Amino acid sequence: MIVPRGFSNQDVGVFGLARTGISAARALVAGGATVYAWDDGEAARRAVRELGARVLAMESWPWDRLAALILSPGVPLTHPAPHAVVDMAHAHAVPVIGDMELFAREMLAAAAEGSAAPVIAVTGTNGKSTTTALIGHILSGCGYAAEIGGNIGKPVLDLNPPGLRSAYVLEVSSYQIGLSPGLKPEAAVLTNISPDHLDRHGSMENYAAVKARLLEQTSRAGTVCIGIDDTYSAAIHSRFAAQNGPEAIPISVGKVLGRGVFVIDGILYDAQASNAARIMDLRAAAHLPGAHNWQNAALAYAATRGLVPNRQAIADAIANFPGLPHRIEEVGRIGKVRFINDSKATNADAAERALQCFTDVFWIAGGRAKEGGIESLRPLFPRIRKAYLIGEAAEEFARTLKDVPHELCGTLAKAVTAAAHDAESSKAASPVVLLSPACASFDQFRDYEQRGDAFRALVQQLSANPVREAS
Ligand code: UMA
Repeated sequence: MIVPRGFSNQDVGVFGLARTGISAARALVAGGATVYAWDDGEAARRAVRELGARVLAMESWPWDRLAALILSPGVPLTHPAPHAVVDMAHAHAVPVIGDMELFAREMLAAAAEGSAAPVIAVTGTNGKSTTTALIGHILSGCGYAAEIGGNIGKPVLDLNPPGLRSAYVLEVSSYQIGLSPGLKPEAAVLTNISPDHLDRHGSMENYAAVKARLLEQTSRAGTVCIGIDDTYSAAIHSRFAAQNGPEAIPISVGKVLGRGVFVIDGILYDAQASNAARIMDLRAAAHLPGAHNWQNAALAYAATRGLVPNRQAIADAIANFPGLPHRIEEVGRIGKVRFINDSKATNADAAERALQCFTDVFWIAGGRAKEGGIESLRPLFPRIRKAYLIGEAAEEFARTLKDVPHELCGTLAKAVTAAAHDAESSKAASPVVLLSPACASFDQFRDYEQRGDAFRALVQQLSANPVREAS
């Protein structure tokens, strides 16, 4: 645990009591703060009684004495409207910050005491988690004690304090950036920007501006690595390249760059210092399939170059990256059929990335639909041998798929059995049963992880008894 010592003997409010709030409350109590905690949900409040925090309705907090409000990233700060607790904090001039701000302040204190550790922060709309995990994997493989946390799932204060060869790799969401003005990483990565979370940022311009803020906060002696293949990120790169701040490294998949890091036909090139040097063939990285993953790999390469001088060591680590669960993850093979868990694909954009990786797809999709449905996937429909539709979106998707063979399965279990059977008996040489739902999971599962775990378990059952299940 990283203990924030800056609030010792002070009163602090913690609002939102899930992963972030519990972690922050625990760490603040350990640092000697008096913590007032609250959550709109009763179950969450009940769960934190043993933390040593005072669980008290926010209206009853000693607002005049509070040194800070630690807000969970999921609680609205500005849009669609500030949560009532934020209004109360503003009314009493109490600073509103997040757990990453506590981390950043503690890192400053640690650096002043001689135990500085580099921080690499990763943001962007898509690819954040894979890029974060890959950077951590590269650093671990190259002698660092890499601590990986943030939006990827492990609250930042739950990481180990800095020690010998520590390096922090943080996935930072737009919500977290808004709550961490003091986070000044040595390297920042912007993967890409496309519309997302607009309800929480008001407009695309605000969303892009928040993402850019993390780069603006980056140490002037540091590096910002920017995927320049979308217009918002390209504009941000141009701005950084023109100013006298951190070194701006452009990253592209598909464009040859005079200076920067780029990928052409799966080959990663480094043209940062001189002529482009061929680094590796990314098609050999089994767990980084598809152009979107090549972008993640190129970003991770650029972000780690400052810490790892040996290019071959980075390439070796990229090649043996084991991948992340629920993201184009192979969870089994029965006969000629591969089973791919891409439960993290909760929107059409993400499902598009998975569909692009395979031909002869037996596609399991559906759940709680997002705006726009799957219309944008139409150019990829020729890859779909048949679709197996589940959850609330099934009928809407069936209308869009009217010229593609499809079946309304209702449940994931029925879909897996039917898809496995059809894939095995098809003429395709390498058929794939792909769960890439293009939908949220909440109609049938707690979250995408539970949905992916259920898929994995169904594949394992099928693999143990293929004849009975498939008949
Ligand atoms: N709550 C209220 N009132 C509200 C809203 C929420 O009381 O108006 C309470 C809920 O009852 C709940 C708690 O706040 O008890 C939830 O807080 P939270 O949503 O911030 O959830 P955490 O478990 O703390 O998880 C957060 C991140 N969640 C979000 O940003 C929504 C996690 O990212 C992150 O892994 C975790 O901190 C650790 O850093 C998840 C996510 O979905 C993966 N992120 C978004 C994304 O990737 O698209 C940004």
